[in-house]
Amino acid sequence: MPRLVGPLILVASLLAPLLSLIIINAQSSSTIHVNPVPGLSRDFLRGLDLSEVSWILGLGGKYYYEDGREGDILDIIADNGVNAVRLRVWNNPYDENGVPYGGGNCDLERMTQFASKVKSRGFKLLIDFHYSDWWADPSKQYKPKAWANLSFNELVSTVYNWTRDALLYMKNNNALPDMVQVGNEINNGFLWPDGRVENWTQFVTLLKSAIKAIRDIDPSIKVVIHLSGNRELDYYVNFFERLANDGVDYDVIALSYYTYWHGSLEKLKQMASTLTSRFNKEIILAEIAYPWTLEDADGYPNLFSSRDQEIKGGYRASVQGQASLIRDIIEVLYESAGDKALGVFYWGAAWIPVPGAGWKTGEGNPWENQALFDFNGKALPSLRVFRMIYEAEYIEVKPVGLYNPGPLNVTAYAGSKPVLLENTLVVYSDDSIRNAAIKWGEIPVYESPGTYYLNGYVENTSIMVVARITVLERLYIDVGDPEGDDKGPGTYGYPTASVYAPGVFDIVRASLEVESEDLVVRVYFKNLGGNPWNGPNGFSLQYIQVYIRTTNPLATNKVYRRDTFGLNIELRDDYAWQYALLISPGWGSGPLPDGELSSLHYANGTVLVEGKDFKVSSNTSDNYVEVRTPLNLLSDWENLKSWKIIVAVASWAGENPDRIRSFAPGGGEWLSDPVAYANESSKPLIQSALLVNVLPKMYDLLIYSQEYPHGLTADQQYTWLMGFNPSKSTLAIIPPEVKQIETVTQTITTTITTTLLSTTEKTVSIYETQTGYPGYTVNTVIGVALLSLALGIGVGYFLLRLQRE
Ligand SMILES: [Ca+2]
Ligand SMILES: [Ca+2]
Ligand SMILES: [Ca+2]
Repeated sequence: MPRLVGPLILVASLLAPLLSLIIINAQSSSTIHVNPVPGLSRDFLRGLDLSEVSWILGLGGKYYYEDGREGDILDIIADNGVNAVRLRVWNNPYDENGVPYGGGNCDLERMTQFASKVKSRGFKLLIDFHYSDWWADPSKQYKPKAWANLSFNELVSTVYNWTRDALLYMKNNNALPDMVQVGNEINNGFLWPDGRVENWTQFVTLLKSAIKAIRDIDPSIKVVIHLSGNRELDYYVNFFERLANDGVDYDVIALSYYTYWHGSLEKLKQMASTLTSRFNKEIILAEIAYPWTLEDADGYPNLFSSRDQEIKGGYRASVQGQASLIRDIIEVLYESAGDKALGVFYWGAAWIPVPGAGWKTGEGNPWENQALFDFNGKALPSLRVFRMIYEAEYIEVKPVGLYNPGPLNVTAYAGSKPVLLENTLVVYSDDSIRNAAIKWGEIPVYESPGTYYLNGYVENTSIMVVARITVLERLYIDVGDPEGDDKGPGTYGYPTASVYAPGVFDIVRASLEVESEDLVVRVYFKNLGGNPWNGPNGFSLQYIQVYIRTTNPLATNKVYRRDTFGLNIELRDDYAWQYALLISPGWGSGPLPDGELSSLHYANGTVLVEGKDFKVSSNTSDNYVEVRTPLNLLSDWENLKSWKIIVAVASWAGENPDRIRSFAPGGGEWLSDPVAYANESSKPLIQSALLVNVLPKMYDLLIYSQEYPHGLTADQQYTWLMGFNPSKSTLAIIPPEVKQIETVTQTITTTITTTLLSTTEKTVSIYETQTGYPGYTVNTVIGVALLSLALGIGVGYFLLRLQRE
């Protein structure tokens, strides 16, 4: 045998470089790096919650060092820099037949036994009394079964006695904790219903009773108040303010802080710095965790399982991401609370998937991907973070790539600048996921539909971002209006002042178009008339109103309006508006109609004002007024072509309550003339309409809808606007109801008798009592058709009878 030694050494020396190569490779696949946290005290508690471990070991579960050697879990974690352990205690986690509830079955005896080992190895110990037989958190704080029937006073003394006895038992077993939390995540109180926060005085009485027991056993034990980090800062300030006002005696504020549920590290920074300074208390994070994988080992769904959670959590679900989260949360706590930052405890740190060790008896493990051990119980490299925060060398964290490497899909309309994302998620070398700005350079306007690619870069990096831009046909409505119909119902004349040049109230065209992020409305005039009084929006004479009915009833929560802002017309039910744009020259302040600035009204009452929410401008050479409204203020713009639009123009008179220039027969320098073009026979009608205030107050009207895709003729406009009735005091309805009956009757064969026509009118009048949708044309057609059918059958039967006889 000795003779073999020489050749063996030779072989070994030959193999050595190869072996070292293999070792390097094995390490590189599991290499993590975290930067040190400068200044962090060696006393900072680097804790793990090991509440399940005793039960897992009893079921045959085993733990291993990172190199694969089996070991005692307490040795393994100590080796990696862990110096504290947290254990929860449930009063009686067994049902009436003695069957354990599961989740580690953390009764006092089991936890004390494990805690004495913890203490004997020199770890600091945090005990988490739930004051419940099983899981307690903000959503459930059930009293122990044995305490269910106690009176409140009995409950107060029982809490004292139980706490004292539990700590005495631990003390006698060399397991006296260094810190004790009274309850677990007691945002909503504990020991329900008595100790709900709604019963604040009772809640505080119960808290004080438990605290007194802790102080009586050993005043050096730190008393901890533990809340879940799910709320905002104000909530915690208020909670601890009330505790302070009521003289609750405690030492440490504890939070659970899971970034993927509770928010950013920035939020934690605010909370830790404010709470510790304001209340002069120490702070711990009693629960933190992060996954090292999105995989599931036991078929029982994990609580963290999606990419969305990864984005909210701020790190990749990877061993590196897990280590970085732990490192960064320690840094944030230390930087925001300084010496008052006592430490962190990692929850479910060793909850590996062992059959029988589910969250509940008979159920599986929702947390194995967040342990610091792999599915077989081997320590993950991330466990080393607790040592590395003191020992590692500093390496700059750099962006390494896009979180979503594929192209960004963007839709744009031809002729309109594409709107590209300004930020994207970038993965850094520590597996953190952060938002970073994109530099796109020049963004072109694509004139024809198609697919285009555009490159950009993550700011200050060479990481390329690609946008795939799908350019669609222009999305717009463009409808004309006759020239020379600026006479309202055919009889109106302009005021005589010279500023009212011919055509200033003659709408010739209107368009609505989606351009980049705006809906752009343009109303064109024969002649805008310049800007004689220097209106801030570039025009002075016109007051334009645009009424919009979308195809989405929810755009204004199913609220519609048939009335207008002083135009003295009523919109037909199926044209009742959801959005109204009131467009003025722009003097004065406050939104129209109470103020004088252009405004966007929603039928449900919301009012937005120009400048702040949208922009009004004009083009005096092309004679149009333009309104640019951000698409995010509107709904249903994708269906623009199916909208119904009514545009009207009146003469602006800011001094009038309705901002519309008044009418008087004969007109005047500053008065509109309602009878300038009227024949003698129609003058009395107009005069009486003026008297009872049902005369339409506009010079020109334009319409667009599927029903009127090419607008309306001058004659139609005149007929429609003459639809008022002074004797009934009714306004003209736009478009008119009567027109609908004509349309319907035209679609039916000419053989319809007068009897049937009256039936049609009845059908329409029934419709008038309804609200909502234009479906009546079809209904009427069907009704009439059925009646025709019935008549036909009747006549046929009659003829048949005649023939037989
Ligand atoms: Ca699982
Ligand atoms: Ca016109
Ligand atoms: Ca017109």
